[in-house]
Amino acid sequence: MLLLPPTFDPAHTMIFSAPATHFTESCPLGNGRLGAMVFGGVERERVVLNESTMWAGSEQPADRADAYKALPEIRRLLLGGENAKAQALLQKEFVCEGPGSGFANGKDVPFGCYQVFGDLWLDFGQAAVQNYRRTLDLDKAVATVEYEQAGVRFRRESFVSAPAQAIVYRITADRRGSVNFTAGLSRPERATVSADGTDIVIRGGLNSGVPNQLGVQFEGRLRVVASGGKTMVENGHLRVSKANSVTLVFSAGTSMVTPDFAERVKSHVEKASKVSYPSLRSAHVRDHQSFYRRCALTLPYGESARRPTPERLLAVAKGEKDPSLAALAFHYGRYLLIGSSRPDSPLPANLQGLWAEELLTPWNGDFHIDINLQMNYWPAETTGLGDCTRPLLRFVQRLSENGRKTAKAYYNSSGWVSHVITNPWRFTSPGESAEWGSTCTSAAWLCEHVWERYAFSGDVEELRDMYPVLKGGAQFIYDILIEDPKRGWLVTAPSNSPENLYRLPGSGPLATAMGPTHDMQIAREVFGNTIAAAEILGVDPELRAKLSAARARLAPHQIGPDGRLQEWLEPYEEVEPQHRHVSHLYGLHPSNQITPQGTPELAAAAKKTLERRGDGGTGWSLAWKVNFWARLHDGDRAHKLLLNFMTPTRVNDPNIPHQAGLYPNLFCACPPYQIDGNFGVTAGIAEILLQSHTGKIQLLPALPKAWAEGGSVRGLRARGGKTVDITWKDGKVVRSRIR
Ligand code: FUC
Repeated sequence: MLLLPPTFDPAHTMIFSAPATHFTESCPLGNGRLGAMVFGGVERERVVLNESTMWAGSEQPADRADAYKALPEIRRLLLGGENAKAQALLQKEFVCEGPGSGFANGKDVPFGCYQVFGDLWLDFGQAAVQNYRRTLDLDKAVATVEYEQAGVRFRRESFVSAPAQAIVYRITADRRGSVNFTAGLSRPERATVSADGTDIVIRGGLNSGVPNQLGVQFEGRLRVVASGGKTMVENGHLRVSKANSVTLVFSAGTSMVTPDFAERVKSHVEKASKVSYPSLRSAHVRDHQSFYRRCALTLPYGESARRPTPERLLAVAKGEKDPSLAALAFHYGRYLLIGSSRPDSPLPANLQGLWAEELLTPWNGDFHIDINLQMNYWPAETTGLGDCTRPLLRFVQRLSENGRKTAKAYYNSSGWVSHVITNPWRFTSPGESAEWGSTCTSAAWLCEHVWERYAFSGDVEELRDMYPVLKGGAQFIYDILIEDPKRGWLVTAPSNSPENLYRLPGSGPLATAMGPTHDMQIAREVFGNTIAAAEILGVDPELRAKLSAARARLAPHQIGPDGRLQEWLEPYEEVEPQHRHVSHLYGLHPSNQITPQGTPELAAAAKKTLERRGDGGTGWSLAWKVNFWARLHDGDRAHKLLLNFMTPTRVNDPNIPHQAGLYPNLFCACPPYQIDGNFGVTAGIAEILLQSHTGKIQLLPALPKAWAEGGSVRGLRARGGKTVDITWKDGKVVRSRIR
């Protein structure tokens, strides 16, 4: 029997009846730069430590200076329908110089990868325990572990404080002198651990990927503040005996953006260790809630709502009705965004936010920009965390500087380009394979976030600051347009429909094409947004005219012979009809070019496309489909996809397959763990409840029957700086407020 905490709220709390046996069962904490994954072990506690700038690799010239010389020939082949030959030439001349991402194995090449900072280990010694429980309170951003041992009740609390820039771990017991343990730090490679006075320090340097060139240097410092008992330093460990209570303070930093990182780390630890625990905690909770409490969703609780979170997931998968599990998933996406991307974070949230236990994080833990990084920020504006996109905007600004060089090298064009993958080293070259690596619309897609920021906030100064980025995104697309001789339309070339393949008679699977629908939608959007921004700022009248003339000539949406929205310029046969990417529905979501009222035929074609794509896919793909169906105003189908998204998945349970869905700690499984789905589903739930992309505010545009009974949401945001609260009953709005 699990004893519930006194103020347990199943929409804002995760609860577990046992310690984590895997990363995907542990509890994430983060302050936008530092992260921790708390396992809650009784005999041995493991806390995975993360710092978002813990990146191997370094800036590298990866562009091929003369690549643009192959462009006319590539285009000639495409115009002549010789797509296979065009792709072969792309592979020869139009990929990056050098090993690129190392085919997602970037650890020892310049591309680099995101890596674990290290582990904090606390050894408590063996003994039987009773009444174990651990929780993660999303409202406070505090993880707890509680149990009884030989009649003593122990409680451990941890959080990652933004004000203190420290990971704080507190241990108390209800009998004096009961706290005994040994603390140590470790890292699987490239680190040394030593004592510095009464602190333990871990330091080292990562591989830059270039011989004889220093990579990112890092340092972490651990201090124990004990009340009572004795604390000793022994062989690089801290041993605490018979204390009444203990607060562990850890901070970390790297040289990536902070040359004096070691001094800063020390000063964070010094300062935090002088503050009383209650003050540290209350400053942290106040700070976290200033973001978290801006928005909240209430849905009815089911019977299993008060069960441990992994059991709750299983119960819902078996058909139990527990709408509040979706509220928990909604709040969790916001929680994770606050934890991995604060306004002042050095980097945006990566493929795992900032939580990783490996030296080689899957897909390098990088920034994939043909859907994944963008999806990370989908919930930001609509759920009141618009300021958390600042790290993304700064990142895009820096990226665009390098992207201008890449645009020249490959396309001899103005503006800026990026392709499928990037890193903090501003990698903008194509990937190492033409098949997936030459998508060239990611920069313009990133520009969507520049405009949306303005659409929600109305902040003209921010728009002015970001305008060169937006304009550069449009200029690049403008420059790479060529005329399709058949119809006189303007199309991008060379390009592809992100990661998807088609077949031509007599050829193997192909990616390279002209004017895929996705590109045309992106072009329409980035031109439109640039024109609007230029008007607001009163600049660039010639560019406005040029873009609007080109916009009118872009290849339009086409409905294929089978009634689906066509993915490519020609009705090619796709190799994998249920492919995870649904890039050609970009116009439905996140863009607003296809709507049930405004373009009913296109909406019907989009629906057919989704029917054929099916209700499966990777975690992030399921999350995107929640958004699509919400935009089509089909709440029940959106809800079905939401349930598919919440499919229980396990890494280490032979009875539950490792598949797309949610791990016990509700991390999204691509698989493996990838955070984009967590963010995408939060955005999808917001779309179910409120839409403003058509210029009008729509309340409950896609409310599923399963939630009709009643519920409420407060603090959703609509374009034009509006904040919206809605209460509904029996499927109807009973109260709403727009501020
Ligand atoms: C894209 C997706 C994959 C994965 C990777 C990180 O390439 O197609 O499914 O999510 O990003």
